[in-house]
Amino acid sequence: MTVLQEKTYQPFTEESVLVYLEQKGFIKDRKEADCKEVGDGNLNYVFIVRDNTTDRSIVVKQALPYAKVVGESWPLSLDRARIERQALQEAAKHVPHLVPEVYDYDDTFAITVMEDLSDYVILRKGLIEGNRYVNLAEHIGRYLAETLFHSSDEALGPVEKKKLARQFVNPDLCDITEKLVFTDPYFNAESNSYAETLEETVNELWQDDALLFEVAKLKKQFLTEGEALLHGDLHTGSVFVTSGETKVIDPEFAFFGPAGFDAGAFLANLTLNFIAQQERSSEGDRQEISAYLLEAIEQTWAVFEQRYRELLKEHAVEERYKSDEYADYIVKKIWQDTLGFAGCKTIRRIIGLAHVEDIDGIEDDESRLRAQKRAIETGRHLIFNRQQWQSPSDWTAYLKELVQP
Ligand code: SR1
Ligand code: MG
Repeated sequence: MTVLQEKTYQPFTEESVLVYLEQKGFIKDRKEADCKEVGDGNLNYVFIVRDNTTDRSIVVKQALPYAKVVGESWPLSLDRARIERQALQEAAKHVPHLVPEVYDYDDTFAITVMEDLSDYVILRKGLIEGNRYVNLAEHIGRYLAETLFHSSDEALGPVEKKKLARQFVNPDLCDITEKLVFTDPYFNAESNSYAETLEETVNELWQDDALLFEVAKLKKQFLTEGEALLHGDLHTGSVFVTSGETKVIDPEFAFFGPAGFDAGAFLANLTLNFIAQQERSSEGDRQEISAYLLEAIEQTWAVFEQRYRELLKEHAVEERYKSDEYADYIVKKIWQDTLGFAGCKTIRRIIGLAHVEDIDGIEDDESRLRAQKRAIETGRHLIFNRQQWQSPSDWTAYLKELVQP
C-alpha cells in the first residue's frame, strides 16, 4: 500500500517520504534518491531528500501528533504544520530573502516541502563556536519590523487583521509557551529541570512575590494582546545562517500576540550566548566575541526601530498613525515588552524544561553554575527594569557590569 492511497495521517519514514515524493512528481525515481531524517528539534521530523539524477535537494518537514521531546503523553495538534507554512508564506510577502521557500504542502500528512538549507548552520551552533555574522542584526531587525508591522492593525486595518488572525489560532503551541515560559519555572513544577547546585537560587526566585507578580502581568499580555503575527519561538535555534545570509525557520508557534515577544526571544538568546561566552571563549577571544554580541543586541533593536517607524509613516492605514508621537508610543510599548519577555525567556532556559546548549554545554561545573546564576539574575533585571531601561545601551551596560571580574 502506498502513502498516497492510504490518505490518512501517518508518520513518514525515510522510505515512505521517497514514495510520497515520487508520486507527487518531486523526484523521478526513488531508487535514484537519498533520504535522511535529521530533525534535532523538540517536535517534528525533518527529512532531507537528494535527487541524485539532478543533484537537487529539498526538505520535507512533518509534524508529529505529540511533543517529541516529552513523548506521546503530550499530544499536539497537527494543524501547526499548516500554521507554520502559512506563517512562512506571510513572511515571504515582505522578507522573502529571510525565510526558506515553501514548494508544496499536504495538510493530511502535516508536511511542508521546502527549500533545503543544508549550506547554512544553526545560529546557536555558530555562536557557540564563537563565530560572528556581519549581517545578522540587520536581517533580524528587518525581519521583526516587516513581519510585525505588516500584520498589525496599523498596517491592515481592523477587519483584514482579524481575518488574518483567525488563521493563526494556535492553542496547543501557545499552551506550551504559557506553561514552559510563564508558569512552570515559577513554582515547583514537575516539568522543571535544573541542577541541585542551583536549588537555593531557584527557591529564592520562587519566593520573590514582586517578580512573580511581574511575570503574571507578562503572561496576561501574552494571553490577551493580539497585536501582530508572531513567529512565536524566535530563539537562535530558529535561525539559519551563512557568513552573509540569514533565514528564519520554524514558525510553528506563530499566533497573534504581543509584538515584543519575538524581539524578546531573540535578544534573550543573544544574551544567554553572551553569558555563556564568558565561560566558553579563550581569554584572547572573549573581548571581541563579547563586543560583537553586545553590538548585535543594540543593532538588532536599532534596525527594528528605524524600519518600524518608516513603515508606520509610509504604510499606516490612518493618518494619525503616521505621527512621530504615535510612533514613539508604539515603539516604547514594544521596547518595554521586549525587555519583559526577554527576562522570562532567559529564566525559562535555566529552570524550565527546555534548556539551551550555550549554557548547558559548559563543561566545568563551577563555570556552568556561574553562567546559570548570571542568566537568572539578568532575567530578573530585564523584567524589573522594563520601564526604566530606555534603550538597548542600558541592557548592554548591565551585561558588561555583570561580567566584570
Ligand atoms: C515541548 S517543546 C519545548 C520548547 O521547544 C521549542 O523550541 C519551544 O521553545 C518550546 O518551549
Ligand atoms: Mg522549533
